[in-house]
Amino acid sequence: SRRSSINLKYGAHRLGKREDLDMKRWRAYGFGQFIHWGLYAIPGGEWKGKEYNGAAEWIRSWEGMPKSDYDSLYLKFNPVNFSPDSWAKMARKMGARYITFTTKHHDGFCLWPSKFSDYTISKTPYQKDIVKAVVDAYTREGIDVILYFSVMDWHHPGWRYELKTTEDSVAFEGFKQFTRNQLLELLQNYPKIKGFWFDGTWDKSWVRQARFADELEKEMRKVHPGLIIGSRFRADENGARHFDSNGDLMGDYEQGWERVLPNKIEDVHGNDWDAIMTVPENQWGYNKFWKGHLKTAFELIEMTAKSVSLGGNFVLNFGPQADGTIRVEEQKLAGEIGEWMEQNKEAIYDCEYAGLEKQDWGYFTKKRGSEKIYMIVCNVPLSRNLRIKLPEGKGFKNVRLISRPGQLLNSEKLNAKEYFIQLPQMEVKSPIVVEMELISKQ
Ligand code: FHN
Repeated sequence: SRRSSINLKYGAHRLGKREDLDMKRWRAYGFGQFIHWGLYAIPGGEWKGKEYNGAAEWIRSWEGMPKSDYDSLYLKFNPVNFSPDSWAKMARKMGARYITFTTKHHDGFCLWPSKFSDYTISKTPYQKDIVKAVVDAYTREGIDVILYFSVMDWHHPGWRYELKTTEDSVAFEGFKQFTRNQLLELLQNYPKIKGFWFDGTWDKSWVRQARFADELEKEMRKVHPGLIIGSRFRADENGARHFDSNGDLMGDYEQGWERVLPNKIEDVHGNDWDAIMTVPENQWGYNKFWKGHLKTAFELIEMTAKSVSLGGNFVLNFGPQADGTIRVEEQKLAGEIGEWMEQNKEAIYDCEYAGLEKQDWGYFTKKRGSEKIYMIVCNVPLSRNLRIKLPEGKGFKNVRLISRPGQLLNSEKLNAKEYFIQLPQMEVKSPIVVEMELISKQ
């Protein structure tokens, strides 16, 4: 809902959701994978025996690692064990339907052989185009690819955090052209991609580029119809990000849910959105010292269920090691999530907000365009009675566990709108899913 109606040239260009096929496909994903991979995987959170306490992919900003050391890492980047097919197969088995992959993080190092930079994969001992390998392998597995791109670039001489002098502005003009060139290059090189996931767009310098960013976004959409771009790319002429000065979403979906999920449907304002999540509290690139609470498969499945129940997609991050392999902890999580997905994906894929009042046992999802409702039960009540409250005039039939389709579950009517569904005695190791069909009562 609009908070005001200021006349904006570079604000939102559309109100409400995109309803074309590409966006419908995106909306139906339910679950995705994020991969942060780059030179930062070599130090993995440690340099010369000292541990960096920040996020591993930010190690270049730490005084414990000389910039010249970081900037020479590319000479050692040689992921001889990188197998894009095994990554993509692992992602498919995990149940991911899209991947967001870092082409260039804040350090400016390009995982594709960009013509516009001397700081790319082709200058490493490995040489081969990693972005192409990822796009091709995932596409082969039926997983859609979105490319992550950091606008902020610590390597480019024209990058500025703020434009204070004429010299800054001149340098930044060069940087803007470079950014445009790289984005058009990515679209040209990898036409199969579905969208861009922008990052590093918060600095004063970029926030002032409303016109440039708006024109560039239009240009990208023109050369790649259907391209999906979230709310993190551009600011309006007043510097408002994600939501313009009128409170309207800029871009195709809300991109602000990072390591945090909405709690109720009102939090998402009727927009499309996805939430991106790390396994530890905040590590995206490979960090050899994973510390603190590490999320379990159960928790991540619960977050996926919660996201879909509120109309969003959930995206789990992986940080591969410098040799190209995926650490065993992540492989194990992917395996456990995949096992659950294999059995219960019907409750996640092509599902949406069910419009039913949330109950303490977990989350409702609804198959798009149908009357099929799923109850993803994360907290089994001691009584085994699952409360549901239906809108006036609605009833249900065919209540069963997804895992035991042959056995209908008992239910008890509490009053005109509320019922208990009774779960059988069973061992519960991961969220269980009950399916049912909503019917209209005569
Ligand atoms: O600074 C980055 C961070 O390293 C990571 O890439 C995340 C992923 O969304 N984005 C930035 C912080 O918002």
